[in-house]
Amino acid sequence: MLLTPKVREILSWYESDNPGTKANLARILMQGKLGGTGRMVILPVDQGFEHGPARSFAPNPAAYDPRYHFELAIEAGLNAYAAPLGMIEAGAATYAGCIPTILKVNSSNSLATSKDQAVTATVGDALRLGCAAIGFTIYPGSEEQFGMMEELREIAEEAKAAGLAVVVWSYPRGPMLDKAGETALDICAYAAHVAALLGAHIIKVKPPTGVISLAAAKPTYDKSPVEDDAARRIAHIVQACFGGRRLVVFSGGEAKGAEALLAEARAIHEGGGNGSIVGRNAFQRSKPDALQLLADMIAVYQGQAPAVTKAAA
Ligand code: FBP
Repeated sequence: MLLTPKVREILSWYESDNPGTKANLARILMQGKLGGTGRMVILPVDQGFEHGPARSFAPNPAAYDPRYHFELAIEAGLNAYAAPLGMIEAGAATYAGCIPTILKVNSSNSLATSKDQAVTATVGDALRLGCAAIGFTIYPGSEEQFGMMEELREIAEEAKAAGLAVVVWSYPRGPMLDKAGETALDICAYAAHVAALLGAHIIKVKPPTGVISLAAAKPTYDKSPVEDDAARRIAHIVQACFGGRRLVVFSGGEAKGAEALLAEARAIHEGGGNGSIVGRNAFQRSKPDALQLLADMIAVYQGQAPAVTKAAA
């Protein structure tokens, strides 16, 4: 397989990485319907840990079976599938080589009172399971943030030495941040930049709102405002990812209408983001609806967006 010039260019941004890590990034970037474009759509299914099984899978009971998610990601022509250890193990042999996998190596749950995650898998697991990358969540702003960053430093070093890529979920939360603060523009940009500084190859953040949360940042944003338009906000997050020299993808959030998701994808596309990482909005729909929605999102990233989605809202 020849890499496209776009993927070659992206790989050139990762100047310190060994051929194994670059090959694994290329596996993700060359896979599926968006293969070679520098854009990605990824399916993340760690919500069983994060929110519990019924909240995650009751809307579409077929999704209780881990094999469902491999098949959804493969049939939709996505770039990768991300999940915790048990989910990847449950389909590892059947789907080996069918789609790049990202092993989520830390996890939280809705019974926890602290804003922290446990390390629930290892680099050795990722290698044994043939994964292309590890995935790791940090909560910038939480009381546990420095411990999480130190865990990431250690596991990312090990992953990179073993030739794996590192995907960082950077989700601000903690005592300084109310709900609006968690997705504020300045805070999302800060969280994305922190992930880049920690050595992430792919950064995952929530799409930002127009709110500016940190008092110390307000004068700067007053002086250099970011136009309050979804695509301009995405472009600002891209800037925070080393001026666009790190891949950044945006999460889907709670179940919502197809038109809202497509509007987000259009803003990500226009703002220069690298794509979407959409869980609940994919697997909580029936499979035909999910496939239609994902096809419409992919069309947006291919620059041939249908004006109105065919997917059920
Ligand atoms: P969704 O598309 O379902 O939002 O998935 C993205 C994700 O990052 C998941 O990987 C994770 O389980 C979830 O969001 C966490 O969401 P939150 O922190 O808002 O509960």
